[in-house]
Amino acid sequence: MAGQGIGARLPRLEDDRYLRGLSQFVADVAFPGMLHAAFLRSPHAHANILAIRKPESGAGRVFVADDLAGVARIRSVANLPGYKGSDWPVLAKGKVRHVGEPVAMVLGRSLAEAEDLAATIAVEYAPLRPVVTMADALAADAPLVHEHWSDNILVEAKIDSGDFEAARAAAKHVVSHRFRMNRQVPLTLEGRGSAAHYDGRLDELVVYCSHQLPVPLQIGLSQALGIAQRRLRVIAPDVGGSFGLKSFVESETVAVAWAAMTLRRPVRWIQDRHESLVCDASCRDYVCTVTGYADAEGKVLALDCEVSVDAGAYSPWPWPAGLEGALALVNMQGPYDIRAFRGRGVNVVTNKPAAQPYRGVARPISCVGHEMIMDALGWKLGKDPAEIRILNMVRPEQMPYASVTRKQLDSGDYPLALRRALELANGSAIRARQRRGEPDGRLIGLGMASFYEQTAYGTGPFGYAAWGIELVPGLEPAVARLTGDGDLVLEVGSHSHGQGHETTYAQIAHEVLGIDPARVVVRHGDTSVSPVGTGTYSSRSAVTVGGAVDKACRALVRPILQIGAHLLQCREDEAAIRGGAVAGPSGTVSFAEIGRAWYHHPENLPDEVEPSGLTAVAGHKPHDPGVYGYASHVAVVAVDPATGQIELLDYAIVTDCGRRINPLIVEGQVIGGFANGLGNALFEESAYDGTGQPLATTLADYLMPSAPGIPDLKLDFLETPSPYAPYGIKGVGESAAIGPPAAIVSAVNNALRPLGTVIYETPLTPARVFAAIQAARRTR
Ligand code: MCN
Repeated sequence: MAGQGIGARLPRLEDDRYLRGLSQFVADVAFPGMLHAAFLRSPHAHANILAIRKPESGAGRVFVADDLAGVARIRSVANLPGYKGSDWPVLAKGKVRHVGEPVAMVLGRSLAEAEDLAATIAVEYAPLRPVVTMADALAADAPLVHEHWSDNILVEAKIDSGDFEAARAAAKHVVSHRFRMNRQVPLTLEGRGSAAHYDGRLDELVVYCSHQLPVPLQIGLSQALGIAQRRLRVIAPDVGGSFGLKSFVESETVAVAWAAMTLRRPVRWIQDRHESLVCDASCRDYVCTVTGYADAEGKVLALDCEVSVDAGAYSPWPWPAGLEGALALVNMQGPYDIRAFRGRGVNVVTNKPAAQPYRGVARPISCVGHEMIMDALGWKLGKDPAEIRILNMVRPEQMPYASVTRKQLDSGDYPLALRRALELANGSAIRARQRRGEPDGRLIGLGMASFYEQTAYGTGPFGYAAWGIELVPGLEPAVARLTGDGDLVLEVGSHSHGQGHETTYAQIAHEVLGIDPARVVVRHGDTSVSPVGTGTYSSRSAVTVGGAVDKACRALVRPILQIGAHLLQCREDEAAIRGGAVAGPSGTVSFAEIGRAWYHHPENLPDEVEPSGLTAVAGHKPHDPGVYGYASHVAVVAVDPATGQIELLDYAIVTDCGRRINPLIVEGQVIGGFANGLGNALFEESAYDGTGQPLATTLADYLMPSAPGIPDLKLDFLETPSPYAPYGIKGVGESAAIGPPAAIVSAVNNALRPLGTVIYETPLTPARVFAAIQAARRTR
């Protein structure tokens, strides 16, 4: 059993059921007599609802806002100065605020029946002028998305830190850029969906939902439906990807749960792809303007930035939309030692679906923010952009490093990561190739991006608590239970939907108890089973839940040794856990024998054995400022000036997430995160026309990277343990999604420089690149 603990490249235990089709997703959940839900949705971006006429045949099967008795609006709170909460109705009432907003829920014996019935509902709308862009939202005569607000600003955050004016006055060079990152949809392989039924025996509403935070969903549903939490059981079964999308209380989930409770009939809603593209929350819709002030050598003395975020119409629960702008700001200085900072983040509401945090949350725009400044300084000073970066980076000997935006970088060697990534991508050979030129006339570009990822933060003032939101995450409990036949059951409040927790938690248990990971079962995603944890997000599970699993397993050591010593007829201090058994002077007893002794014949055990026996509960309180993973990405591209087409020739990533529990899983997380980032950089765009109609409504319009389009990545890892986390672990789940837009834009701009142009917009579609090249040629 050697080589199965922390550091082992164990294949994922959960893959067996995924690969053999034994997993269970919400669409696999069915109950006798189940009704299917369909939603009639708004065709308008902004309109008053004058009348809704239900068909006569729809009695008891068509529900509008006024029918949902006792259902509260979804209201996200925060104590950021000036924050305005948006009341998010479960079904639109009086007004619709984006195309696709649910107006009525219709139930049928089949989905087709429900959809046909929905088509017979007549809704009379009076269209209003829509607020489509951020500029529309801020215009002096802008219509109000929420008519009782004074303007369309959801919240504004400001930071002024360090001696900004002195730093600016001392600067010899000033560089700036304005970057547009266009809206995306956090598309998952499995769409959203829920299935609910009322269990009369337990007087309990059971809600299956494709979701990453079962416990917060239970709390949110209880508030929305007005029923006690003990009467709500939320089960998130297997989930086919989430990326942040499935971490909120959504209208459809509330409506389906309400119908099942009220009608006492099981109800299921499964989203189709059109709905996910048109109605789902969106993400990554930013404009940022950054100015860097540097000394004669290129050392940045101060940063000044402004970030605008299109938050869509509503602010989701429990994480308010306004956090995006604040997060973008506080991470804008990146891994660089910059001592003065001034920034403003504005989140505006528009007539589009709500914006929600998506893998990497706001960090991709922060990353382009600081990386484009480093590139611009390199050009201005005629220096290698890598050297400019290294000159500015926080050095290992400065750790722990308190940044001007209150980040507490814990450990690591940022310059080393960048140097190694450049080596992996053969940076010097690429520079020589650029000088030689390509026989086919394409332009070669080398680009780079370095960043940190704050992971697993605690309850202190460095994370969610500072924003005064309703549900402050941080602490995580775990239950460890040795069964009567010697297996280990771990119950946790996190949810694994691709992260491989069933394997990595088992590896931690192996590290403590020596038990074979194949004998460890992880139970998660069921509020009747899991302890109250806040779930999986912010790359926190390895540290927080892993830490709790570690402690719960350690809490089992004593009773295991006590029982083992009793069976071996030796003193407790003569017994030791070895290889999933207890060894003593006279031999060994297996965990199965220990389990049997406890469960079957407790009457024979000595009195000092704890009555809680082979079940332990323990929790982990993470280090408040979190622990900081980091990475450097290097991209090599070829740009065809005749078409604007970009080919990604090479891509290297050097990541440091401290000690790796499972290097194979970490590599998978990096490759998957890169795919998200590649979509952000080159393909994905959720465009709208001037009336607020979505233009990307099928996968023919909304382009995604697919498996064959992911290049062979060159991956390497540093392992600088965090002094503040169990086993020195830092999170990694979002890391690789952060760097690609900055690294790829940096590479494309490097290729385009000889033509006298650069682009500051993603996705870098061939049309955009070609237009920039043409514009540069016209002005020459
Ligand atoms: N791990 C490790 N060693 C480390 C750090 C992590 O072996 N030093 C392992 C962990 O044990 C875990 C995985 O890597 O199995 C990711 O761990 P962690 O960084 O703690 O992140 P979380 O498990 O909390 O996952 C959340 C993160 C986020 S925020 C998004 S979004 C995301 C992601 O992870 N969405 C994903 N990864 C995803 N992967 C898939 N397949 N699908 C998603 O929707």
